[in-house]
Amino acid sequence: MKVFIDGKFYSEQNAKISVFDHGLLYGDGVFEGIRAYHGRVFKLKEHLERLWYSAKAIALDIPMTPAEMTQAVVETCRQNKLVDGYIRLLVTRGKGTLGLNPNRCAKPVVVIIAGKIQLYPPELYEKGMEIVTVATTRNHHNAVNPAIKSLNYLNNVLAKIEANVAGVEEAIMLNAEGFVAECTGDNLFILRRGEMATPALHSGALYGITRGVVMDLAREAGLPVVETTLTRYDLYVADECFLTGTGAEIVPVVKIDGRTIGEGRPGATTRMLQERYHEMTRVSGEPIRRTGRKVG
Ligand code: PXG
Repeated sequence: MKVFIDGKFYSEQNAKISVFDHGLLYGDGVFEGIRAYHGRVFKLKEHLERLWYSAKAIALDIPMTPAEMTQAVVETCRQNKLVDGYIRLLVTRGKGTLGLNPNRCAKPVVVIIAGKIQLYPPELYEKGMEIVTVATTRNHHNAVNPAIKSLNYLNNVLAKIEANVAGVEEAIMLNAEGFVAECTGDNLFILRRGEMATPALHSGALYGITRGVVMDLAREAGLPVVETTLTRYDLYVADECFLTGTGAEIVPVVKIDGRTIGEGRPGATTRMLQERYHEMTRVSGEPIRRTGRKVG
């Protein structure tokens, strides 16, 4: 594997950053998780847009232009002969001192890793997943705003530990007011009486790229879609429920906190959206093969 660090490619063994990097010392940085399908990088423009917004929100200047970053991502895929896989892109505050002041960091560090994605077990896509709500609350918008895809994911890791303890793959996080926000690495949707609903961004949902794609697909299929506030009750009485994410794609949910959702198996609308999503990933994205230019 070849890893991109600040304009150069390194072997896996030599891909190293300083222990004084504030990304490590303080989780001070931002990241994106992106998929490549059939030799194309899916929704790269949208991921880079979100990366720039995350960086802006933490007052971090990405030391490249979006065009240079596009080039770097595509070149990293090319160097790794990646056709289908997962791209982890991070920008840290860079090397600094042991104090947390970001002004002591000279230059942000850009890392791009192109590797394999570990998906949920395949049978979960067929049978549906069981999930639970957990006690760890989604970040408050006056702390690390949940819209920021920051390198400090400890809050979500804590929620994931609660899911592990409960013996399930994902956890539903509520916001400080008790409304449903999202899962630890996935957005959440329900269907009720022919209407699709998902927590609004102000409920603490990440502006998920897959969330946006699925909302567009649903509207194209004639389904009304609302972004709203949802309670646990709304989830329990839903006809269908599913999660969306770059890694997860679209995962049907069939049980929440021990309550069976709908018929207890993946619903017809969820299946329709899964099919349309797969069709879309087959044909769209930034081509990887096109370029061979130098980066950095
Ligand atoms: N909510 C949170 C908190 C996330 O971190 C999503 C929703 C889904 O957003 P996208 O844009 O992917 O549709 C995410 C994304 C991983 C991994 O390695 C996590 C994500 C994406 C890809 C890989 O666990 N989270």
